[in-house]
Amino acid sequence: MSPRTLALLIDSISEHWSVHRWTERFRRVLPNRPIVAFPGEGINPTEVGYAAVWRPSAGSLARLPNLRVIFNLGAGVDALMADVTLPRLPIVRAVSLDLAYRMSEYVLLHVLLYHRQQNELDRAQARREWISPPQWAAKSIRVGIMGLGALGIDAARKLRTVGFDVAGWSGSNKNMEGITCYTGPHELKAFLARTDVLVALLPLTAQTRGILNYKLFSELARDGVLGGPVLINAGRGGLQDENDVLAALNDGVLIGATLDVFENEPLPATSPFWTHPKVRITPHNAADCDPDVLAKDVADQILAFERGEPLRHTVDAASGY
Ligand code: NDP
Ligand code: OXD
Repeated sequence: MSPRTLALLIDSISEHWSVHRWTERFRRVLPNRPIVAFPGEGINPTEVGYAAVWRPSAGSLARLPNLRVIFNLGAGVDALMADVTLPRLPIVRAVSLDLAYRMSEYVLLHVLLYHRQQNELDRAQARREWISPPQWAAKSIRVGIMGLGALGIDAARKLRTVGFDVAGWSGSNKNMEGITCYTGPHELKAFLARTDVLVALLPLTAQTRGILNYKLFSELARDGVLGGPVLINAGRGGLQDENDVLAALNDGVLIGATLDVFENEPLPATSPFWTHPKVRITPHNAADCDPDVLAKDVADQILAFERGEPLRHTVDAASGY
């Protein structure tokens, strides 16, 4: 008989995300199946058929000889793919409307903060000053979304509904009503040249590492109502060259940056980003997966897989996302 045990390999970031809480959740949705934390005492690795993981330590999955499917408890698989010993097995990542809606909330919130000049209003309030900055229509702001996947598509549509002039850039051709879609490296320049607010929702891969650099920032539009371009990165820290982000902010090549993700997380207290007047920081919480939604999806997929049905939301090993 094929191994049925589900092993949890979780780098816990909070009690909510602890192995103990995940064990409870999985026991609720898979009541008749052994659920174990791995590595752990008395666990026989040969009995493990499935793994639910978040940033597992390198080499740990290779210790499970009968593993059949890896479930990543998040949307981004970059940490997993960085493990050179990763077994060549199907990897399922987190994709849900719930996650996409949360990311769209984040993107809308931060685009609107620039559009409605909230930083300037906050500074004026601190001075007890009643100011009247000019107010423009949403359609005057050209938002460009890098990455039109599960998250980028929903964010693009919602921004469009609010009235922004929205474009997207992705690896393959897309056709979205009311949204100009650019494809591949040869259309990147044109996409940047029409973008005032750049929103990065790309996965971190060998191709995208460091893509948000000084040269790219210099190609963004400079003739918009905001007075210069802005970066919002909610993809991964490795997408941005952090020295270049600082240099671009200091030179005025960027007039602002909202950063949810960083090369080193938690962001060290010594990072100049914390106190930079043009930077807004959020602690990698643009969009949290709902653990109950995720546990149910993993359970449904395991049961469907055992009935011989195809897995959904699998990662393409060649492209790395
Ligand atoms: P998807 O895989 O669904 O979409 C990725 C998009 O990026 C696709 O449109 C893809 O193009 C495009 N893309 C990938 N590589 C390239 C490239 N080299 N050039 C151009 N376009 C490229 O991912 P999701 O939308 O689900 O998630 C995106 C990322 O968001 C995750 O990988 C994760 O890092 C991050 N994330 C961050 C969170 C946070 O809280 N900050 C929460 C959740 C996710 P194509 O359509 O052609 O495949
Ligand atoms: C994810 C994340 O990838 O939270 O799901 O960043």
